Amino acid sequence: MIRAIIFDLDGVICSTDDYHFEAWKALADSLGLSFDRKKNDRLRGVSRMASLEIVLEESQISYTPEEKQAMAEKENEIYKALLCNVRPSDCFPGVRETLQALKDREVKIAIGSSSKNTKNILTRLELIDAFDAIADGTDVTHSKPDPEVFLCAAGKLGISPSECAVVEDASAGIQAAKAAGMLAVAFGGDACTDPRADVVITKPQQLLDLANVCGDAIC
Ligand code: B16
Ligand code: MG
Repeated sequence: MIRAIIFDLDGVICSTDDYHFEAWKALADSLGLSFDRKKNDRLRGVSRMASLEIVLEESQISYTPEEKQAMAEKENEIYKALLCNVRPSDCFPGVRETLQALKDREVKIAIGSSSKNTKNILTRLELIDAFDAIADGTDVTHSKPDPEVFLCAAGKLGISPSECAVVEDASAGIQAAKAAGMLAVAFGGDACTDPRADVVITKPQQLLDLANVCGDAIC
């Protein structure tokens, strides 16, 4: 039986990937590297430093760890400035109602995000108090596809991994959910075409359809 749902943030609750695109594009431009939407899609769900390695793939220059750290910080400064634009209305349609309906059914809800900006984004969306637990990039040392962030969320909820479902837009997140022993629900992004996903949904409300089929909790 599923007693908890762990939501990815970027791509599931809201879309901040355009801001990541702008910030990484500015960094890539300053280094004379190409960066397009296709490459940006590969950054979904992976950590900031892993994202930087993808951005630097074509570079002929070998940068020191300190230089890479400075580049990641530069991207994050640009990204954080863009996050000032995030409004409560940027929450995807159906998300708020679905979160409340899951709570009403006594299904625990958590965030499992790779982002170190999670709490800032949730505050701007006015969702900071909506979740029973938040696990994010500040809690873990290994990013998705490692299962650490989802296991951390389950631990904070006090619910066993086998009783958790994860909602993800990134293939890396689907892989992480399966590695954690959880039900993997794909919602948008490249998660939808990942054969490792257990369920594909196109609207958040479909999480409730699953609940309705199985009674009070999702099974
Ligand atoms: P930050 P998610 C992820 O969020 C993003 O999808 C990914 O593009 C980003 O690199 C990662 O967070 C780290 O973000 O630079 O803010 O720490 O999809 O796991 O909610
Ligand atoms: Mg995501």
